[in-house]
Amino acid sequence: GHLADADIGDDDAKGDEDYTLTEEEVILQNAASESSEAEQALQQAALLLHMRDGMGSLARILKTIDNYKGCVQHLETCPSQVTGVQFDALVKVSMTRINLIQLIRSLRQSTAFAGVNLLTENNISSKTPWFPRHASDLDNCNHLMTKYEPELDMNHPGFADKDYRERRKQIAEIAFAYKYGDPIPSIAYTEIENGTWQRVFNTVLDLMPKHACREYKAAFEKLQAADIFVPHRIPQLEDVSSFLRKHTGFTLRPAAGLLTARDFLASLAFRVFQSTQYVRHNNSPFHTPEPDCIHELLGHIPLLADPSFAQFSQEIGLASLGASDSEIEKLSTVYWFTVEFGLCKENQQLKAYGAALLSSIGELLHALSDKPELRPFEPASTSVQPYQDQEYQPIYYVAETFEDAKDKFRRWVSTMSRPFEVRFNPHTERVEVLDSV
Ligand code: HBI
Ligand code: NLE
Ligand code: FE
Repeated sequence: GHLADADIGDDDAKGDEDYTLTEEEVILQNAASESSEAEQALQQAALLLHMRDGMGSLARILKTIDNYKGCVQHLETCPSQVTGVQFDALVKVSMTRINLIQLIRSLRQSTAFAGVNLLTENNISSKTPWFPRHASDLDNCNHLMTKYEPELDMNHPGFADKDYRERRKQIAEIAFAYKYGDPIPSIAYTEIENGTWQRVFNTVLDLMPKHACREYKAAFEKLQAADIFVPHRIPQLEDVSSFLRKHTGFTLRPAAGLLTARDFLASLAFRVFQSTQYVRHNNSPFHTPEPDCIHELLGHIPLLADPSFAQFSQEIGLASLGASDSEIEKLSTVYWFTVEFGLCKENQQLKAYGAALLSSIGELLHALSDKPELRPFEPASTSVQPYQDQEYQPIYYVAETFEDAKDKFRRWVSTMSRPFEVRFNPHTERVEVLDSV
């Protein structure tokens, strides 16, 4: 790799040929080659090194860890009992998976060490792959999908609009720079952006009384009463985040765009919603395939303030932690047909609770017309229904109630094959992992 130049001195390097991987490292390497997300995610590991020489070798260890952008979290040494070894050093590091592999390889090549062992730490095993354990780990869960972007997609209304693309970049920078615990920076929205919001906001006001579910309407009123939802200006995410925290403990963090399903779902496990902060192009106020802050605010926020719905959202997130790629695909399909496009019943009448329906008048009216096919929500079949994300949906799923959807979802999730259990500790914002084997 490109870090090879920074390796410790070659003077005493052993040849590559006598280097073999231990079982732990094979697992580590397999996991890394499976997914570049896993490669780039930070994780902890413990290394046990047998130092042939005196403490001078410590400097070499630290320098090498630094070369691979690792962070030392713990270091201890003790005199060794083994002949030919003066000291043993135990080092706990935090670094990306891919750099960890390179680090071990590099240390192994030095004759200063009689042995370099990777001790199995919490995150390194085939049984529990890396996933965020604490809300602050979500700083690593911001990988974007490149789909329908103004820079790249000719069909995007912003493709030919240089100012719009510039604005998008500027707002994306805020999300890239954001770290856990930071207040979400305010955006000075332009007149055009506030105007787009106002057009959508007013149509939602018109259609909501008849077509939105009761939980949505109740929370919407609270957002109006708190002066967060007003027609003439786009709400700031920081204000919305404090509002949600008070109601359900959900908080927001800014996202630069459409995230990978794995990263997006993982945040829900911590009651964190990754929210975009840019505004759709003013040429397409009533439907856009990509999430924007109008979609997040008018679609998602009211229901995230509802305790039962918040619980459902978190459970989808918890189910996604450490799930296989095919399970992630199923979970995101369930998410798609419930949280984004769900319909439910109220006194025999069809109501919308899906965020992408509530933020798009175009699609809301389509969903409630006689054009699409409606099916009852059943996680087993819903989770494998293919869908497209550019046009209106041809199929929608109808839940009896949130409670019923949650019940069915729980029963279905329990059939998934994860060899461990997770539970969220709200006091520490940490996910605790319970091995079941
Ligand atoms: N990313 N920022 C963002 N917002 C979403 O609503 C979103 C996402 N990534 C994936 C996704 N939604 C869903 O399509 C599911 O795959 C989870
Ligand atoms: N189609 C939705 C809207 O126009 O508000 C956004 C969908 C985001 C997944
Ligand atoms: Fe959404």
